[in-house]
Amino acid sequence: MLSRRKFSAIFGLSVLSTNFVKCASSSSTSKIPGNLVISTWDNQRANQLALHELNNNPSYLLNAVEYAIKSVEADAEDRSVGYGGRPDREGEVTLDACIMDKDGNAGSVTYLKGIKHPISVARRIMEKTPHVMLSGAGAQQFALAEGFEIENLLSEESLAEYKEWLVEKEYKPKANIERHDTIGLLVKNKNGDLSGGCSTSGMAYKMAGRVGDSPILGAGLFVDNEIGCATATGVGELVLKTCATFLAVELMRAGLSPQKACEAAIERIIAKCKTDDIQVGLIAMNKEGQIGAYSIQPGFVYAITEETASRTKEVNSYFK
Ligand code: SD4
Repeated sequence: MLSRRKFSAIFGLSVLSTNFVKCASSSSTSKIPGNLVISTWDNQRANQLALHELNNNPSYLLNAVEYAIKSVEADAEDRSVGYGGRPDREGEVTLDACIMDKDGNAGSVTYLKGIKHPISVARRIMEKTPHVMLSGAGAQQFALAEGFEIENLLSEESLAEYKEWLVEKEYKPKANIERHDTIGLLVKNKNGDLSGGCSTSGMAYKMAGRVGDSPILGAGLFVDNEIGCATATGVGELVLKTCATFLAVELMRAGLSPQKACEAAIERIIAKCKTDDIQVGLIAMNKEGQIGAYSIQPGFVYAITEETASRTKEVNSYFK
């Protein structure tokens, strides 16, 4: 067991005083039985698909994750994921995704061009290769060998917007300026088993070759079936520099509730990255089905879908 002093030295956060004790005792009380899905942003439709899958087959957690995320990747109206996602500075749509299961297996794909469903490619990488992550041309080659097809992912709307952007060519990530809609989705079945996935086209007008947090385990997504899981959205550079979802899961391991863990991880990002005008949102869930969410800036929402109800909830933020 870690002594309290050693523990504080490792995690170095003010939340470790009274909150730690409070949460440690509260996290085992209010259990939510049954299948449960949460996801970043207003992704209730995707959640409902995932829940439907779980209800039919509670042990196939990855099917729930993959099918739900695929529906968002195919939706041209989501301008931060899959088909219709905003392109990079060169006008290319490049996709990042990852998936992680209850046994700690994981697959990830980065800088993937021309393939509509990076979440499925990530899952195939996990299931069919000895690797965790494939990138760029090699990832595309693997996807083609697996039967995926090359498609044009730049929708007319995204092309028109890109042409407007070319006039000024200004790039500065700002809070909510492009309404981040990356999907990070976490599922829990009746047994308390967890899995998750994350998929994005990344920051609009990013530099060619840029990879964000979404396909990186411990940044955009982390699942530890002993404890809980977490996923992130927003400006990925901040999440990468702080391993924010790994941190949130480790804080839950240390006894914090998912809510307190998200708050502490967001506070860590603010403290380490010295930011006050950029958006990052985190959501987390533990094995009991307790959930938490927190963001740096106002404007972040997330969707919660259980067997009896589905809703989208506004998230409290550090800055008001
Ligand atoms: C990234 N985290 O590539 C992603 C962006 C995002 O909705 O969340 N967009 O940095």
